[in-house]
Amino acid sequence: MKTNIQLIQADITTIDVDVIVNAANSSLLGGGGVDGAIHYKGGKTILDEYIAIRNKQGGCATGEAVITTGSNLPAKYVIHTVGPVWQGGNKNEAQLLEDCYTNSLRLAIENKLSSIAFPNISTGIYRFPKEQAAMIAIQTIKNFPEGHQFEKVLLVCFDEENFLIYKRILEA
Ligand code: AR6
Repeated sequence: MKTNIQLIQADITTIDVDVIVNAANSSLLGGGGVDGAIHYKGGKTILDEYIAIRNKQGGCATGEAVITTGSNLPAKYVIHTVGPVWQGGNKNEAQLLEDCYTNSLRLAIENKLSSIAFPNISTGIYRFPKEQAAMIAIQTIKNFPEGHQFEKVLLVCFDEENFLIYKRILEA
């Protein structure tokens, strides 16, 4: 069975799925962009769980992922993954971005979550080229071996530029 991948243009904090993914930073202290929106709408419980994770394991390395409650969000959980900062392409950025998607999907399966929504990790403040990031996201999700266990994988684009790139790649 193929993974059911769906594309929408939306604010990920409004999406009602088992888990939404956050494009976080390694300090796990919150930030701007989608991270800021998730913490603002999710409420303080997410930050409290961040602090517990920081106390246990430090922060979260680039390419890795951790999970918290969704608290006040429609989503039950949030997986926070740290995308690579684009530094020209020779600093393992592509592999690290792939790791973000793989590790988030793994963590969702470990927690028995079957619907997941991803933002376009690293394509905002971290400046990863959008076209390449979209190719990596789609390929990694399609190639994820246990992908058929997901009822739905939602690709959530906030900006129209990303939405049109994803649409073109998915339709090709
Ligand atoms: N819903 C869905 N997507 C969104 C939303 C939203 N509400 N808001 C922005 N995006 P960014 P990064 C899109 O900058 O590049 C934070 O400060 C946005 O259009 O949020 O991984 C963290 O703490 C873009 O396509 O994340 C880190 O320090 C995508 O989300 C740093 O930014 C990612 O943009 C991470 O940078």
